[in-house]
Amino acid sequence: MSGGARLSDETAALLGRMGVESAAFSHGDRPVASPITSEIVATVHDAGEADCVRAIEAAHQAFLTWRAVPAPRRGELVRLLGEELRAAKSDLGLLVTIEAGKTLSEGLGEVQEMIDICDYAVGLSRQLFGLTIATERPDHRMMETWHPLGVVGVISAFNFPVAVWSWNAALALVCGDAVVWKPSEKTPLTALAVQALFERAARRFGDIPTGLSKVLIGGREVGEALVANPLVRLVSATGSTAMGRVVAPVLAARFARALLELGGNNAAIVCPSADLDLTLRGAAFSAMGTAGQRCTTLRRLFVHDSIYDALLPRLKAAYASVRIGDPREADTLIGPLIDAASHAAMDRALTDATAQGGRVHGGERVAGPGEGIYLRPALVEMPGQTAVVLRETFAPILYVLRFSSLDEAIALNNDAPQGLSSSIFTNDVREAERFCSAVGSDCGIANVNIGPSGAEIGGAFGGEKETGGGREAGSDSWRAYMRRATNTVNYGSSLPLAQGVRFEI
Ligand code: UN1
Repeated sequence: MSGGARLSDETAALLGRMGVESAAFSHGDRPVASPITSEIVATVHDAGEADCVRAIEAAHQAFLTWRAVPAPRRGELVRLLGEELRAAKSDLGLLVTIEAGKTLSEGLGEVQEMIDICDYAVGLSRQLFGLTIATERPDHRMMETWHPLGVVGVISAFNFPVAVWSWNAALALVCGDAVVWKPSEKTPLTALAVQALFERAARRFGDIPTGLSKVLIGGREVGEALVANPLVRLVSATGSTAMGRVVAPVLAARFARALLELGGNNAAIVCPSADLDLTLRGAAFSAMGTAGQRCTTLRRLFVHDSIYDALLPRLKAAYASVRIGDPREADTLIGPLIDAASHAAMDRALTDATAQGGRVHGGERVAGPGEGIYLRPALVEMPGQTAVVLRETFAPILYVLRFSSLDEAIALNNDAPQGLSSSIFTNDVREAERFCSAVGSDCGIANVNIGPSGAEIGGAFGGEKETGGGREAGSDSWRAYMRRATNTVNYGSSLPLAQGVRFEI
């Protein structure tokens, strides 16, 4: 397999081609490991406290100019960014694979998701609209206008190291905001590459305020600086529920907006009428894809008693034979776990599951290149929804449980403290509609006959309860990045008061 020098050389070549200067990734104090082999492929500089303040202040200054640029013109910048991403898709996709360990197909898919949101945001830049509302007063007009908000902070996680930034940044930029980004400390290289591509687009755009989009590499202190700074009006944070519990109160205390996309413990319900071929593929992709490291990963599978014995052997066979290995190789479906901590969390969960009556299939370490952590995904038959099943473990573990009525399965689905994504496999329209109804799944995403992961950007993305309630990407998510003003205009010559109130002077 590839030796040490080759992976870091390849990384340097990719970064160089995307316009990142070598000083940015060869002389710092923070080592960056590739999960493919665990070797150090680069070193980066952490931003200090003063760098954070400077970047946020520069972003605020940029915002003051940018907010007055017409939105369709702002869209032009995002259109150019989309072009740069198209041109760099294969390089950036491979860099995502090297840094986050996801398969090349998924790395490229992630860049495609960035391109898609850019396209969406360009159209949106001509569709930022408010309502006009009927008023009770004669010769008056009432309407809503939407204005740029300010500096938007983006905190993103390792598993979608670039797409999550783009869901926020593409929208924020057309909405007239400036963006300061703190990527995961595990994936700074892809962030540097994206920043370089943004700067290319900015140069082509021409007259752009400096500081409009900045990246701050570093650990927890950088996130804290972003969350605490009063110039940052919105923080969009993706990561664990534990992180959200730290971020949310700080934002609340200074009345800033929080857009939180936190943990998920996503389930699928398999009903008696389900198409089992389709269910098998949907469950396999959602549970094992990205080595179980998506926030939308399928973690709980509820199978109706009547089909349990038909589905389970097929699922076990898929788990036993799935191709695990170097994520750069075309036929690999499962790459490495991100790091040793994630391996330890997986081991702990499997030990707990066994103690709680579970029967574990898989979960063992398999050979891979270098010191990368490669594991066979685990399928765990559970006697009930015990504590370990209700805990999100960010690793490829699928708990399988039986159920006997749809109401019971919906209750199991909704018992999780998180509420991100969910799905049902059924050919019965009543069951499908019930699952999507007010008394069905309580999640932000409820799918029918597809798994819970792999959403496209046109819909609003996010979830309820411990998932944090935020919505990113499509639908009307853009509104989170703008401030709303209600305007009442009197074009008459008298002053009627609302609610019949009299005040004659
Ligand atoms: C995440 O894991 O943080 O729906 C986001 C999906 C992807 C996004 C996942 N489009 O699986």
